[in-house]
Amino acid sequence: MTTPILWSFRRCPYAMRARLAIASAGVSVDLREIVLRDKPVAFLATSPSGTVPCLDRGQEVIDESLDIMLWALRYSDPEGLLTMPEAGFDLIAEADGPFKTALDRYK
Ligand SMILES: N[C@@H](CCC(=O)N[C@@H](CS)C(=O)NCC(=O)O)C(=O)O
Repeated sequence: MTTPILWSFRRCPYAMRARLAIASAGVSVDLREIVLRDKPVAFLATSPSGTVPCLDRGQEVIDESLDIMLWALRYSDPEGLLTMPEAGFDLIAEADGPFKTALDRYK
């Protein structure tokens, strides 16, 4: 298996949570830090949304931070981060959905 490429931006909170899950899982990735105002052509050719984080696994592209976290932690979860009641996943959905929308409107 070739090493997956993680397109990332240092200060992006979504990229941070993807990097944290990958680090917790102990998965090796080829980290490509980009600058959002000057996105590389290779990144734009990979990411359907043009947003970071984006994981290129060769045969598959994972373009959502939560999906990258789940991919990494389902591979290996030594800290038991996925071991939580269903309410934990509901809370993530609420934070990513209605809370984020309200936060954006407030800003
Ligand atoms: N739904 C995406 C959101 C990612 C996102 O919005 N990332 C921002 C940076 S924090 C981005 O790449 N924005 C594109 C841009 O600013 O051009 C995820 O969770 O992965």
